Amino acid sequence: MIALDRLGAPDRPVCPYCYTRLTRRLILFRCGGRPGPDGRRCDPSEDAELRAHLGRREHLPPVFAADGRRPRAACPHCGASTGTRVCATCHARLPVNFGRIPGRLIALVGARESGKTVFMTVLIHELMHRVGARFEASVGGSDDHTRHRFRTDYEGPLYDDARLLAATRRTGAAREPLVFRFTTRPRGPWGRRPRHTLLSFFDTAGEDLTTEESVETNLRYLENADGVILLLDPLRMPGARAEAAPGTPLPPPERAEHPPLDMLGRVTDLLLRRTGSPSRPIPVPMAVCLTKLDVFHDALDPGSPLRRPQPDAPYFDGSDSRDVHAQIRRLLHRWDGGRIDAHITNHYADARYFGVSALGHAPDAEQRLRGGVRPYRVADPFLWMLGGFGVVPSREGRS
Ligand SMILES: Nc1nc2c(ncn2[C@@H]2O[C@H](COP(=O)(O)OP(=O)(O)OP(=O)(O)O)[C@@H](O)[C@H]2O)c(=O)[nH]1
Ligand SMILES: [Mg+2]
Ligand SMILES: [Zn+2]
Ligand SMILES: [Zn+2]
Repeated sequence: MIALDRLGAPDRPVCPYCYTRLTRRLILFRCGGRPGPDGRRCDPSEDAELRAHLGRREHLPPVFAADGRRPRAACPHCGASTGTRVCATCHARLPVNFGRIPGRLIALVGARESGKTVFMTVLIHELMHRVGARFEASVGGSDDHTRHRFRTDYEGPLYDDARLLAATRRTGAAREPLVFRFTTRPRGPWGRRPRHTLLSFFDTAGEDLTTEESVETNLRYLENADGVILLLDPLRMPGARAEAAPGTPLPPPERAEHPPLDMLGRVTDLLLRRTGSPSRPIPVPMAVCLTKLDVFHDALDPGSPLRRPQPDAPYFDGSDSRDVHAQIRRLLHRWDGGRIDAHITNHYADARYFGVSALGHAPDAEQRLRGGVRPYRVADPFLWMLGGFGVVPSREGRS
């Protein structure tokens, strides 16, 4: 599989926090802050890189350079030994076994209000529960920071308080992805051995996608992403608005020419740069998802694949996915006049269409979710990617 060889190459792993491609020499160590053999000790202070790149204001002992291929090094200031390896760019602590297990960086992009933050929260929750059980996988935060932030900023408000999350603020480079570890025990010639994959999710602020300049500065991480999930809100498409369930609050009609298409164009330009040749289609897997499908449930034909129960077998179901792809393509033509479909087909070598509903029903006028989160097909785009990377089994079925 091309993706695995090209992107999983452990000799040049990508930092899951700042998406810099690292060589072993770009791995630094952080002093543990405990007294060294002669009693000297390093004091914690604010780490400027951690703050500049990830917006974290922690006071920590200093970082220093040493042989990043080794698991431990001695601090040159105090002499104490440490096993904490950090990225040379952002100074985040690298996950255990970093560089020895493949990492998959998945970027979530979409215009404002397209549903990215809700989608990411529900996807991760589903991975930890239902999808985990379906694939006998375990999923957990890879660092304390991710565990804490996911719980208090994302999962808690939505699942415990049934509150929708505020718009993701644009904060320049100072935003941090959530990093998880996905572990399965596939059957192999030597029995069942644990296999880990690091997953890094970067939730873009829709605001960052509104101009070319801000795409340039805020989306550089896209150049090193292994897959892109692009969310499109059908309520922004002229033809779909009339088919939405009665009473659905509609976003104001767009003034500009065609904002979802403009946004997609900026993302494409960035990805084209990394392929190096404008005449080659972009190889990065691109999952294009229409969100908030619950609003269109009644407008869909009763035989539509988007009204089937979501797949729950322990493999990615390629045949069901192709049915959904064909249906979404028809909807894109009906709702949007086919311009998004034409753009995707012309630029991407490996694109697939999906339809999802993260919430399962619309929140009320106060943005509260009565009746809980009832997701539909939220994991499909993600499982399609993991199937392509060889991380979960996939069955193609008839073609
Ligand atoms: N009906 C329905 N509404 C949804 C769904 N997901 C999101 N929404 C609505 O869309 C709004 C925006 O969702 P967010 O996830 O915050 O959107 P975003 O793309 O992160 O927006 P920015 O952070 O501003 O870029 C939510 O407040 C909900 O009202 C869904 O599955 N169904
Ligand atoms: Mg958001
Ligand atoms: Zn980094
Ligand atoms: Zn020290």
